[in-house]
Amino acid sequence: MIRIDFSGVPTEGLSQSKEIEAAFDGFTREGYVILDNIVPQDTVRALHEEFLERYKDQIRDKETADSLEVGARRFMIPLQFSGGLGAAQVFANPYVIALVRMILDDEAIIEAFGAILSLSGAEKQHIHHDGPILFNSEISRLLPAYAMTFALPLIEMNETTGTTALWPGSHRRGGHEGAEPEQPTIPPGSGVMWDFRTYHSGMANRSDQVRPMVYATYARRWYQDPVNFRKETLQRLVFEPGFLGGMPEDLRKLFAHVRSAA
Ligand SMILES: O=C(O)CCC(=O)C(=O)O
Repeated sequence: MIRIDFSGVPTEGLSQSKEIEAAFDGFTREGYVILDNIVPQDTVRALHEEFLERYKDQIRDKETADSLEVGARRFMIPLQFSGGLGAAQVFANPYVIALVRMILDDEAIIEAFGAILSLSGAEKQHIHHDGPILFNSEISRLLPAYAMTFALPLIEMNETTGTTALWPGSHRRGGHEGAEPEQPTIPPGSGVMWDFRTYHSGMANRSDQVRPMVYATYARRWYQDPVNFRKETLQRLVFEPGFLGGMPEDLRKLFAHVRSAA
């Protein structure tokens, strides 16, 4: 399993660190990487509480104008860039951004930001990849990544709450048949990142609580997810007024595709 521990790794000079290097190698080879200890556990507990309070109306088994059903009892919703959930530590976590910029490039953007809720009793999700094969051509599998999903679970993802199963190497092979997935336990404070081409599937939630996972799609500047946002009312990015204006230059680059950020 590709799993790198970031506890105690200084955020300065990260792009030169052996941990980022190892995460980059693993991601490139296997199409995913688990990033342990990138956010303090107490912070994730506070984010969980905030989520349950702010998004309580969306924790229900019904697709609405601003949600998308992505499996039985499983929904994707946008999260607003505000409060703790919209803090830089979440959407621009230094370890994640160092890796994103190494895998994509320095101009990488946040293409979408939200949460996947797997409700109590959610069934195993269909096996899928997040984006298409570029140019509808096998050559796409040889190319570097064009987009990736980063997920930060707000409770431990395990056999009971249901983790995200990942098929190593499937971004290059282009299939998952006959291969066993990794089914990592991911504790609060750790995250997982996968290539848009990597096959994966949310596992059943056998617990009695909702399993929320914050997600961000990072992409090359020219890419726009053509799969998950067909529904016009579903927003990719939701800002509170003034959010982009007050942002340091280096982080604002992540929103360079947003007209008001130009
Ligand atoms: O719920 C999960 O663990 C994964 C969700 C997912 O991959 C998706 O909805 O695209």
